[in-house]
Amino acid sequence: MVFYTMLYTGYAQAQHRVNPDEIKEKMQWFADGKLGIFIHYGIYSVKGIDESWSFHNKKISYPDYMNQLKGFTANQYKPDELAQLIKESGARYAVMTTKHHDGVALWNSKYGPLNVVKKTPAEKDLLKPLYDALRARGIKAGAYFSLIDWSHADYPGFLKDSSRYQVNAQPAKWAKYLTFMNGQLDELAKQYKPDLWWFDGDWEHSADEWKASAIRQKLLSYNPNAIINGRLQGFGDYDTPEQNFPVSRPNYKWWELCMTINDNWGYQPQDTNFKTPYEIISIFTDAVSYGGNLLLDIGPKGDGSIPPQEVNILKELGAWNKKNGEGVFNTVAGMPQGHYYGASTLSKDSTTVYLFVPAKTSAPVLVKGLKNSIKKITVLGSETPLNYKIVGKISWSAVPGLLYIPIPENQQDKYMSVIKIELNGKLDLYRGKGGFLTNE
Ligand code: JFZ
Repeated sequence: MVFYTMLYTGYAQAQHRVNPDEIKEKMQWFADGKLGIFIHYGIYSVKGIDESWSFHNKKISYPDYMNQLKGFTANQYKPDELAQLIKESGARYAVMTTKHHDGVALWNSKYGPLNVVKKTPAEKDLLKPLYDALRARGIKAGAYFSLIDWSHADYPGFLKDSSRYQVNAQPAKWAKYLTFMNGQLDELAKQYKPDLWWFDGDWEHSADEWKASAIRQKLLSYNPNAIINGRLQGFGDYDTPEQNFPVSRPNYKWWELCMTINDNWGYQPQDTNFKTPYEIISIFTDAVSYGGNLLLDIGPKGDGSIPPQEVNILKELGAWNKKNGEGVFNTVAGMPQGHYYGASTLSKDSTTVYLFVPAKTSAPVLVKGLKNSIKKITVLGSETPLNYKIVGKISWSAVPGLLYIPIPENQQDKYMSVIKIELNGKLDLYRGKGGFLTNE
C-alpha cells in the first residue's frame, strides 16, 4: 500500500505524498507509453467557446452557456473511428473529459440531472463506447474529471466574482457536495474502470477540504493499478507541467506535458493556430528525452466529428511514429545535456543511444564524451550502416574523441530523423572538464 503521511521533499507537489518506490510497477505502462491523446469534448463545442471558463469569466451568461445543451447532438460522434485514429497516431493511452468544470457529465450519472443523456439530444453515454473501442485496440483508457463543479448548488464556486458560500461557514453543505462528487467517482470507477484518473481543478480547495487522501485510497481500492495524475493536491502519481515546456529536466520520476494541438482545449472554429507536425514531433521527442510523456489534446466539434486538420496532424504523427517509434516508445530519458545538442533517448539496457535530428541537415551530427566503442550506427527506417569519424582522440588520454556522424540526405526523415547508435556495452559517458592528465 502507498502511504500518505511522509513528505518526500525531493519530489514535486504532484506526488509529494506518494512514495515513488511503491508505485513503480503500476507506472510502467505509463513510463513506456510516452504518448497519450487528450480529448476535450463537451457542450462548449456547440458554440465553440471556452470550456466552462466562458461563463465563469462572464464572457457569456450562464443560461446562454447552458443553452448549448440543446444543440449537443453528438450525431457524428464515432467512437470506433476516433479510437482507430488514436491507434494510428501511435498513442498508447487516451484521456476523455468525463465532466468539466461546467458539471455536464458525459455519462448517465444518477447523481444529479446534468448529463448529456438526460439533458441533450445526444441522449447517449459517450464514455462506454469510446472506452470499449480504445481497449479493443490495446489503448489505455483515462478519465479526466473536474473536482470543481460550478453548476452544482452545493459547490461554493460559481462565477469569477461570486461564489455561493464559504466552506468553513457551511461545512454540511460542503459535505453534501463531497458526497455527490464521490458518488460520481464511484460510478465512473465501477462502470468504466479507468486505467488513469486525470483530476483537474484541485486548486480551488485544499487537500483536507477535498479529502484528497480518501479519494486516492478509494480509487485504488477499486483498482490498485489505476494511475492518478498530479492534480489531487499532492496525492497524485505523476506531475503535469501544463502547456509550459520544461527547459531543464524535471526532478520527478514521472511527468506528462499536456498540450493543445492549436491554442484551445475544446473545439473553437476561429482557432486555426495549429501546431505543425514538426513542432509536435520536436516537442514530443524533447519531452521523451527528459523522461516525460506528451498528452496531446484534440477537440471534437459539437457533433462529435474531428476537425480535419487534427485528423491530419494525428496521421502525420502516426506515420512518423511507425517509422521512428523504436527510438521513443519503451525507451528511457537520454544523455544529460552537453553530449549532444538535441534530444536523445536510451534503450532500457542503455546499450543503444537514439539521437533526434531535425530535418534537413547537411552538417554531420556531433556527440561528445562517448567512452564506448561503437558497434553500428543506422538511421531508423534504413538498414544501411552509417560511416562516422572520431576526431581528436589522443591515444594516451582517457578523454574520448568527438564522434561526427554525417547523415546521408536520402536517409533523412522529412520531420525528424532518428540516429540509432549501438554501443559495445552499456553507455559510458565522460563527464569531465577536459585536460589531458586525468579523467576529471
Ligand atoms: C485546466 C482546465 O481549467 C482547462 O479548462 C483544461 O481542461 C486544462 C486541461 O486544465 O486548466 C488549467 C489547469 C492547471 C493550470 C492551468 C490551467 N496550471 O497548473 O497552470
